[in-house]
Amino acid sequence: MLIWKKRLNLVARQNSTIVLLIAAAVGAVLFTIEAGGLVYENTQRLISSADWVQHTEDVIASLQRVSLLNERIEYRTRLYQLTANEEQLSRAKASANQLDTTLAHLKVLVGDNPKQAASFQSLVSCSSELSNAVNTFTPKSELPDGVIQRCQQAIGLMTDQEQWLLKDRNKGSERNSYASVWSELAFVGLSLVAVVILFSFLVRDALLRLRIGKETALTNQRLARSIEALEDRAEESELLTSARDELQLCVNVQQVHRSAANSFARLLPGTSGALCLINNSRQLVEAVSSWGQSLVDDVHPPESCCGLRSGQPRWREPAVSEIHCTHFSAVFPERYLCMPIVAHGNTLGVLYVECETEAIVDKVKQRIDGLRQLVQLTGMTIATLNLRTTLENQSIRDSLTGLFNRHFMQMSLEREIARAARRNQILAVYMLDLDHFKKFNDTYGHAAGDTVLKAMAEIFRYSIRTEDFACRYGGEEFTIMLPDVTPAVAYERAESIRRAVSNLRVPLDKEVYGEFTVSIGIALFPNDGDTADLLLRRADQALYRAKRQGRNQVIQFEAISATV
Ligand code: GH3
Ligand code: MG
Ligand code: MG
Repeated sequence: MLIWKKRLNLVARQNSTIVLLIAAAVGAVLFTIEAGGLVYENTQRLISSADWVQHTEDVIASLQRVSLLNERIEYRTRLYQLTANEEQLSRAKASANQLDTTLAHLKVLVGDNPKQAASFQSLVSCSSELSNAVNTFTPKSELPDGVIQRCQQAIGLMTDQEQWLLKDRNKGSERNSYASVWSELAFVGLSLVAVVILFSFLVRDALLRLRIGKETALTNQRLARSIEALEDRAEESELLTSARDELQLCVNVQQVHRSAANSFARLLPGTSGALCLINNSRQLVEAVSSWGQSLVDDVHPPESCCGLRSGQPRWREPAVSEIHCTHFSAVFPERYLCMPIVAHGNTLGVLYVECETEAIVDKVKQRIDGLRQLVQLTGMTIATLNLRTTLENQSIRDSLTGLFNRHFMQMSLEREIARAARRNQILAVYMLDLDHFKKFNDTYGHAAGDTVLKAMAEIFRYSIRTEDFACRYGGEEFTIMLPDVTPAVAYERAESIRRAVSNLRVPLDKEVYGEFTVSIGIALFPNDGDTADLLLRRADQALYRAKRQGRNQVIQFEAISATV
């Protein structure tokens, strides 16, 4: 939302800048036209002023020439009077002719000025009088001094007027020059101001663009980061879902160990680690599964882990914590995490995660919530499976000896009979009863009797194969089922059990008890019976025979039936 707002602002700012630039360009064109017009007008005015000044100066020059010619006429004529030199008179006449020409020129020059035109008329009349006088002059003629004087007066008057005009026009020209200079300076100033304003706008715009560019880059970076984080979250959530699904498929803790290690490796790429669980005695922690190149010891005491001791997840990193856990035999890694695994308030073990670099530590920290969830889930799954195993054991096993109970035996016997029938195999059923056990109990007490019963169970357990079943039938009576045997093997196995019992020594309260014996009756499927009840009954009959024949012996039902 914020990003879009910023983008809209940016577009608005860019539009206003474009409008400003167009306005500035139009203004600059108008301004230049106006400035050009002004300069043109000023120049025209200056040219006109200069023309008028030149005109006045021309008039003055003409007047001076008229004055000079008048003086020349007077001077040559006087010389002629004194010397009677005809040459002087002809020169005076030539000057008079030149005076006519000059006056004609002056007439054109002063034609635009009515005041000067009037003075000019008087100058023309006196000048023509003087020319006439010179042209008709004889040695005896008198020089017309009055005419000469009038001429000089007219010239003086006109010259004064022109001088005044010259001054006035010079002033006007000066004014025009100043006005032109000032107006042009004003335009230059205005241009400078406009340039400064435009430049400041452009600089502001450039700075604005720079800032927006930086902001956009930052926003893009933030966007890229949040997209990356979102993708990472999605991947993490996907990994957690598949890890949960995998854990739910596990039917025993070994599968949980393996599946959890795989899930941790996928969730925390680049790491090594191990799933370590506290054993039943709570004296040792065992690395039950691992991933990568884990440096943690396979077996170590719980106190060796700082995370387990504190009951809290603990990071060991340089410059953060210098204290090392001691569950490493040789090399101590630099960066690792120990996260206790707790389920139903019970600490089951610790997850150990090792990171080679700072970057991997950061990555793990980013996924710490997911990791916590997975550790919790793993702990819960292990606890649930342990509880299920305990409950299953409780329902199918005898609590004193740990052997299967009678109920389980009966169910299993029916199943094994069916299987043996399907496979055409022989199934042996033993019925075992300790000899004179009542006497032992009465002599040494019930607790001692229980210890002996447990020791017997242990003998049965290690004397049979994994596919055989040893069960406590009740009291000091036991049943053993052996699928897929021959009669000879069945007898031999029973014999070895009997021998093992007779060799049994049970240490208890500084005493060692011995001389135990057991009587064993054997019935075989299918020869001795094809149902569970019948087989048990037949085995019991054989046992009864063994008792009757003196105990501490193995009797096969087959042998009895032959003698019956
Ligand atoms: P035999 O079988 O050789 O004829 O003599 P016996 O003394 O063993 O006779 P019997 O089988 O009738 O006696 C069973 C005795 O086993 C009775 C009881 O004192 C003892 N017993 C049965 N169940 C338990 C038990 O759970 N714990 C202990 N300590 N003793 C038991
Ligand atoms: Mg008995
Ligand atoms: Mg007995």
